[in-house]
Amino acid sequence: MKVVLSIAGSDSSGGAGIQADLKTFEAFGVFGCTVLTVLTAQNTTGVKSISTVDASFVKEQLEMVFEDFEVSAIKIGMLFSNEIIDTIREFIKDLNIPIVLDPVFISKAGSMLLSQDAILNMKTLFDYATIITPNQFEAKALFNYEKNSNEAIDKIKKLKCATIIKNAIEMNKNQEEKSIDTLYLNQTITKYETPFLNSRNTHGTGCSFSSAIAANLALGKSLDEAIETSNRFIYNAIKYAPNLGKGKGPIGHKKASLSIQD
Ligand code: PXL
Repeated sequence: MKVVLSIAGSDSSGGAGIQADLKTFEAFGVFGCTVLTVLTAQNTTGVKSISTVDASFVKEQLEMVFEDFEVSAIKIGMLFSNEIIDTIREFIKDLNIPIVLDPVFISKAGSMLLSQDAILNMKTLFDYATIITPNQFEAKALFNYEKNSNEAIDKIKKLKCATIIKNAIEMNKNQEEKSIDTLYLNQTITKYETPFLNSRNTHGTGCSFSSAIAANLALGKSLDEAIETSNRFIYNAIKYAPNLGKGKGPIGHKKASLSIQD
């Protein structure tokens, strides 16, 4: 069985962060390990507080996982502080496995998940990633990205890693709303189109998408196949969400896992 590691934060409400990553790994039949960076006290309506894990303890967790397991891919999520980013950079810089980095800034409910002074530092991790997965807001904050902004696209094309910018909502020719993800890889641009689901149950979609890509890369899929499958998985997970909580509800990993088997 392939082992995939998530380096991320804990979400007490179980929909995002490490909890979403483990549910996603389970759905794809890979074994999930976790290195916790922060604990969040939150529910579907927002994050109340964040307690960071000591960087030295983050390092110890990494060492214990790697000492014992052959890890086939890593997903990196919420990092929060400079010290944690530095520790992770040191550890991943000589690894030769796929790394999916979700540049987490802000939760779906609007809470900041990265300290202000750590934004530039997080960018230094991009050199070691296979792919980064910013949403529209994160792409704007990182690259000043907007639709058809050539300057931003040039910056993105110069990165060593691939970039997929998620969830641009557009109308197609038949006047249907679509969610478009755009992949920048080497000099090529590929668009992935999924029907847009207008749902409140989107908590943890970003975390689950990046961990689904990591799981599929661990399984030996190409980046293109990994993205296609992950998109289908997230679409179904929103469609079959358990409809819990008063805010942005969690998605349905278990039911979505059945949809990826055909
Ligand atoms: O979706 C971003 C994210 C990442 N990590 C943790 C989170 C969230 C959003 O709520 O709670 C721990």
